Amino acid sequence: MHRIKALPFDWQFDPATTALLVIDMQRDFIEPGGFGASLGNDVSLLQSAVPVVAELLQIARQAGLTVIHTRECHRPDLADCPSTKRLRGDPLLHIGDDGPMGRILVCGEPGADIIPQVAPRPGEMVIDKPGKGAFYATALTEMLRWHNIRSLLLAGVTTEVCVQTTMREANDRGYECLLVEDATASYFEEFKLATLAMIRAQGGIVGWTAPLAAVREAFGE
Ligand code: C5J
Repeated sequence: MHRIKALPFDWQFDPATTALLVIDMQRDFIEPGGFGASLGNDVSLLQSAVPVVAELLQIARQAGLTVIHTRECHRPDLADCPSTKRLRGDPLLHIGDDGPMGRILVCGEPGADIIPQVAPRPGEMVIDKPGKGAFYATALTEMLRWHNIRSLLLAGVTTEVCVQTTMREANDRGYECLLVEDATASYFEEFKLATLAMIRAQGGIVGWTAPLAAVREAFGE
């Protein structure tokens, strides 16, 4: 077993049954002209997580962990995008509209791509998901079972939306989860801090959090 100095207490995990799950590091959220920007957000606020996720990926790959990436995106006919999502807010562009990086949040469009700095390597799994949680309407459960995964290291954007939703879904399904604090970011710093606090409150009611430095140390890097 490996041990990470985490909050609310040390996290123990077996690398053979642990996966790194990287949530939605897509151009649509991180670059100007995509979904995040269309909702009026300052997308530059997500940049801080990019080099941290890149190093986390490097550590995980070197340690032989299973690596899974997710992309939030919809079918071109938008059959999987309910009006509760498409019509929410007052965006400049709605999901499915033509934008500078292709159709907003549609699978296969340039905006739905994962940014090059943290791009998947051949052999790594990539899951397209229509919801906030990565378990909803995807084969993630089956993929984790197939690879005998029991624990998840989480990273990605945005902290309080798709990352937190996925972590809660995973916790309900019996996975031990640790969110890497500096490998996640939000358009709202206060929401990120609140999410980290509520995850580890009450004895780790959703799971654990730790900075990349603690992960690095646990892997002897
Ligand atoms: C959002 C996400 N923020 N990946 N999606 O709508 O967190």
